Amino acid sequence: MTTTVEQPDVGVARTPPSRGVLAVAGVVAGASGIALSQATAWALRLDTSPVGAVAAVVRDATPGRLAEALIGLVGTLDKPLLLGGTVLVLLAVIGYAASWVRRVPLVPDLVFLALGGVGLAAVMSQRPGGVGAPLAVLVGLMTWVVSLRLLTGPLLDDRHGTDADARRQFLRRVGLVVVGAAAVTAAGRFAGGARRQVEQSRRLLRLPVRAGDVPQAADLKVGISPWRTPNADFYQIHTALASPTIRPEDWELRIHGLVDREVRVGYQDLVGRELTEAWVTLCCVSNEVGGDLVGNAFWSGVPVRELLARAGVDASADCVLQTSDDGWTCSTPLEALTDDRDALLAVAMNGQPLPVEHGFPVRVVVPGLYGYVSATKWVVDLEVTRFADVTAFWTERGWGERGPVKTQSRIDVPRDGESLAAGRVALGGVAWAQHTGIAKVEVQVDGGAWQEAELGGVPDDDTWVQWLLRTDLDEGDHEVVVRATDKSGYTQTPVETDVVPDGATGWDSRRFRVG
Ligand SMILES: Nc1nc2c(c(=O)[nH]1)N[C@H]1C(S)=C(S)[C@@H](COP(=O)(O)O)O[C@H]1N2
Ligand SMILES: [Mo]
Repeated sequence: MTTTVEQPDVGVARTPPSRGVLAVAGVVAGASGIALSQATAWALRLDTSPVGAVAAVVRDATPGRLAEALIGLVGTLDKPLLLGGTVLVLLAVIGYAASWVRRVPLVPDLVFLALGGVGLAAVMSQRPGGVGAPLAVLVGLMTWVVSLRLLTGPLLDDRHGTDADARRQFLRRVGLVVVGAAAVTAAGRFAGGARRQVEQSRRLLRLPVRAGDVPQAADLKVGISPWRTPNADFYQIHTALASPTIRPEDWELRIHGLVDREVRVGYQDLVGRELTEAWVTLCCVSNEVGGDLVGNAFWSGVPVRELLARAGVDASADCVLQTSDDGWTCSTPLEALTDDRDALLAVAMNGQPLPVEHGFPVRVVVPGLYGYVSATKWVVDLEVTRFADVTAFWTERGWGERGPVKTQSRIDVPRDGESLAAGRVALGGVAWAQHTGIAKVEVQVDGGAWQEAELGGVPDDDTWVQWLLRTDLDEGDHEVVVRATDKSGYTQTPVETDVVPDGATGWDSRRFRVG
């Protein structure tokens, strides 16, 4: 291959950089990318960093005998060696790729992309869900691409003056990248440290709470989602990228606005009161028909109405503007917080102090309202006010002001695409109409008559209820549709509407095969 090198209009003729120097640039860029992705993982307190996930995949893919032999060789050093080895391999690959940048400029970027893909696949295989881990991969990838350009710029671009000038520029930029990456990594570690501290104080808490007994016959045991949603499986929705980390001793709630006297409550004050316990099903307005942004838990806390009574609410108020530690807001109808329902400042979920992701140390839970107008996590401020005078995070973005939960039902079994044996089959799922109650659930098979399903036991109207219909089905393709009727007499409409602005409507249906 022959190439003609054209002299640029500006600048001085320069010696092209050696592949070795370019490889050094690659190693520095590679190391900063790894450091920044690690810092992101720490700051977001992820379970694994991208490099850790890749190392875990390597470990799992190592044949057992070989792994044993290696562990026999290196003993307890296996983990640091595995991580260190992964980093070294990464740096070697990136260094080598960078050494090509002058001759084939696309090589490093393509290698970065491929490695980013490997990292993404690794983090997804470790723990599905959540944008944190993919984000950490993306941060690393961007750092690679940007810092390699930054570092090799002076070496490749003649406008940086003489060889000596270019070398000086290069070294200055190496210093810049190294110091920058170190600073961000330190910051990430620091942010992660706050999280570790809060996890520790949470673990040491001993609250006077119970886990609650699941009522008799609540679980119909045919593969429907468990009536009690375990904390680890409970859906999570929040706008904060990293959950706020608040130590209980630092938490304070301020109640003010249209009240006789401002009230401030601390954590000890709250958990020292008599706690109310309630099963409440929480759901998200963004839940599509058939979706899984809904869960049921046993909550322990203090009724909001008790604290509002202490403050003395003005007769002109109709709304409480709630604010969380991370600045998220929601406006809640006052009457839902003052009537006799179990609207709680919750401190525990299924007998455990609230998980950090679910609002530790204190959140609000209100039966009958979607989360976006009521269920403030990390709550720190309640302002008694009027709807006419305020807006909140989601209502400013076009979502409905009041947010009462819409009556819904969902099919859990059979699962999508499942094939069943001919004969008696179980059709089942859940239905909810919090604070109204489910009166009946009906099922339609293959366009036939609506058949009433059996309902599971529930303590009151604030939770979802399981439903079950056993029916005989022949071989072939089938379709099942479900609809619920609540205790106000309303039957779910078949009209399908979007989740915006105030919750989806429509019937859930499922196609499946028998035989
Ligand atoms: N601080 C804060 N609280 C919040 C939110 C939020 O974004 N930030 N989202 C709300 C929404 S939209 C829902 S559906 C519920 C979800 O609660 P969960 O994550 O415990 O399931 O929290 C609510 N509380
Ligand atoms: Mo939500």
